[in-house]
Amino acid sequence: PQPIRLTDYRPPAFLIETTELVFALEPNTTRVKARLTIRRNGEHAEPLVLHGERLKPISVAVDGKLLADSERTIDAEYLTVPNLPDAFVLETEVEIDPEANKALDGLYMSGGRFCTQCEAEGFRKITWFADRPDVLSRFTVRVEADKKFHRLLSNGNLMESGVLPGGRHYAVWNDPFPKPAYLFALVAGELDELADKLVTMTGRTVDLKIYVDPGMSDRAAYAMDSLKRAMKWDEEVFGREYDLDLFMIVAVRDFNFGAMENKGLNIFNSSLLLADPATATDLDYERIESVVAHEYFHNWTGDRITCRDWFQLCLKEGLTVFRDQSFSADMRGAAVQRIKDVKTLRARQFSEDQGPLSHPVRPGSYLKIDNFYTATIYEKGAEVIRMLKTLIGDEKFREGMDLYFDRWDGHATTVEEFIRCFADVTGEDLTDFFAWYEQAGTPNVTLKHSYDADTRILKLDLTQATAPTPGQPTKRALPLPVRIGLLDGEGRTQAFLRDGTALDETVVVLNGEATSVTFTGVDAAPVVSALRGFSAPVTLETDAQAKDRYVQLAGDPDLFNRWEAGQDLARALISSRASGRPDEVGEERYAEALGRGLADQAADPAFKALLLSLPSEADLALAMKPADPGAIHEAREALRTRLALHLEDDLKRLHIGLQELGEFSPDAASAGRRALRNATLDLLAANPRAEVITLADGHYRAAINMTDAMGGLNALMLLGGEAFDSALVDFYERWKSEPLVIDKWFALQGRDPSDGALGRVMGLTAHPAFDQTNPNRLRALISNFAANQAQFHDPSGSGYRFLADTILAVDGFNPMTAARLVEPLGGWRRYTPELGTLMKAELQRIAATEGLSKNVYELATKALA
Ligand code: BAL
Ligand code: ZN
Repeated sequence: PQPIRLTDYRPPAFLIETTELVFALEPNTTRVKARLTIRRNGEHAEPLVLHGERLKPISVAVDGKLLADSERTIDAEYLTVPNLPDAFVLETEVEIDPEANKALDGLYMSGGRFCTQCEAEGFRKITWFADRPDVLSRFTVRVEADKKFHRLLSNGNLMESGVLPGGRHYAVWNDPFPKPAYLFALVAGELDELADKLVTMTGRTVDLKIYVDPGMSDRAAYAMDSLKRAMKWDEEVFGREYDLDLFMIVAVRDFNFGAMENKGLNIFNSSLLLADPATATDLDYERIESVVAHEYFHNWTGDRITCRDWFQLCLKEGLTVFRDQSFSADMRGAAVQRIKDVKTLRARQFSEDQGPLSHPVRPGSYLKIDNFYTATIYEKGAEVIRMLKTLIGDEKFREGMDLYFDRWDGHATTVEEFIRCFADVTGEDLTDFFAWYEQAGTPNVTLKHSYDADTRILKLDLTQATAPTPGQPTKRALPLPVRIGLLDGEGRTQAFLRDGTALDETVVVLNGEATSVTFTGVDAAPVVSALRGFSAPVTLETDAQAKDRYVQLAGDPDLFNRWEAGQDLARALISSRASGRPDEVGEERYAEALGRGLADQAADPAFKALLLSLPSEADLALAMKPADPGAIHEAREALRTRLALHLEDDLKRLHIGLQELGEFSPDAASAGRRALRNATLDLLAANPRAEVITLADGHYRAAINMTDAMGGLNALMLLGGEAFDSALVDFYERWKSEPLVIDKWFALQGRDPSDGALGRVMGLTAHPAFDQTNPNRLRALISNFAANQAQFHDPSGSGYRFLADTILAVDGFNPMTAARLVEPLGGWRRYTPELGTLMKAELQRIAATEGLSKNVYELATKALA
């Protein structure tokens, strides 16, 4: 297959001004009529070429005249009509089979309901259309169905509804805002409604409706609350008001994405919408809040201003992630949120960047755009916006955003035009900054300091370098904001002078391969607290000693760096163990420092929970070259055991002291206390004894919310044995009628680090509740197993073989989801040669398979290149 390239972009040959659709819904034989008013775009004589896949043609007419077969061409991907006037009406009718659609793009059925997913290229599986984001059209949609499909929903405002003969009914929807086809949505089925209202900043009342499975509307209350907070926040922080009179969200169980921002009718994976204390964890609540906000924020950054082409995906995704991260920081505390966001970035994006699938935030080519809904586009895309804000300041950032909204409202645009708005409001040349969008890879920054006590001058030398990535052998230096503060030996903030100005903190811009900066008036030998708040998405190497890290861990006022100091110390200790040279003195010192951190009455429990958790095995594998997951697992567990021994009394005291007595509340402070209590249990479980098993079992059985139930079950899993087996049975029996909870049961077993995990996971694929056509269930078991470093990387290669078999099986019916499973094999070059060879062999087997989808083919071949 031929790649699609950014440089080949051409404006659309035809524009579709209005789109009228009529759906006669039937599970296997849905008829879709389309009436498109089309205009030639510019002077040319090209034929009309519309996308269309998996469509059974019924008819094609131009200006009321049916076309003969010889007057148009239909193949597996396109409808082509030559010799057209400059303006005309195209009417088509097709038949589709939603029930047979297990790829879950286009129109499909989930839980007996019709629903759609059109981003990126699903609309072409519904009807013939110019299925590209720069063709914006005004949609009117008539939906007809049997009355058992009680709700008939689409985008925009409800214009009309009524009954039809034969037990059928209909609804007509009109969306006044022109939109590309990827934002089209339709839902039909039996759904309960949770309704509310919001008065906007200009006094308009907007109806808010969330549609869920019958009997589940109570579980949508938190999503509704999140939505209202997000709507108000967007008014206050970005000046953005909602535009339609109605905003709807629908939850569906079978969904390839997490959620989708269709105009006025967001569709959500039910795992990111439904919550109550008994069935959802605090992490679920947190994610619901952030994803509800994310999809809502897309109304301006994505829907009203969309992408010119799919290469610009980060224009809406990176920006909207930045917006949802900022919202979550305001809701839940900036430092804890930042730490969590950076953990995600490192776990997902840094690993992507170190492997063959590394790509720029704005890629230059693709086979299937579905493969580019990546951590680089989303998370690194958000980091780039964050850096821009750091570099130009809050006020200019808001001015630039306002200009962007004014200038581009109602249009499809590019990243260049987005950045141009900030260049225009600042008067700065942001050409160098733009390279962040075009260059792949994670820069490595080094910082060395030299201090002269006599002159009280501190000199900092910074350098940057980025390793080659596929297709980009040489790299340029990028403008990098490095936020810096100084501490003295006691951990107190030290003021300093930069260019004569007294400061507690400053941003040094590393704007080339190397730069030096001098601070004066530095009274005492400083501990340099660099890259505060993780001010740039880089790896940082400094000349700091362990003693400096301890100073930071004890009291760096920048909480990100306080946490990071602990992570750095832990990384060094684990790496010493993994290389056979345990630093037992260092481990004791680390345990004592953690103990002091836990005792700090001023610190937020959520922060302490993060302090207690060691860097993940995946994170550690990134730093070890070549990575040996077995050795990492053992070394990390050994450190955990030492910490558990050393801190046992503190951990037990906290575990008792944090026991929840009042009613459950999902707020951040309560969630933080639960997180800390569960973190103490998790660490205690590293030292398996009968007493700890009893504690974990008691924790599990006394749990009155899902966070604690999962905390207890997780600890029992780490401890293993009969107590775990019996809790697993108990959990399943209690929750077997709750799919979202049973997903957690599968996920936990996928993560089980004990020997024999693969056998158990394979056994679970035959469990009656396992269903590989449901992406949530599939990912719960398979993606968690592939992230289970100790077991997936079993030296026999059986974990790799199992994953490859699963990818091939799933590719037969859902290529998008199958392709998302390829990534764990993609990093094969980073592992020991023995493991790497086995991983590579599985990728080769996948790539050589006949009839592979473009999705899996693209990722498997890129991973091998
Ligand atoms: N646009 C796809 C889902 C999301 O990022 O919101
Ligand atoms: Zn998004």
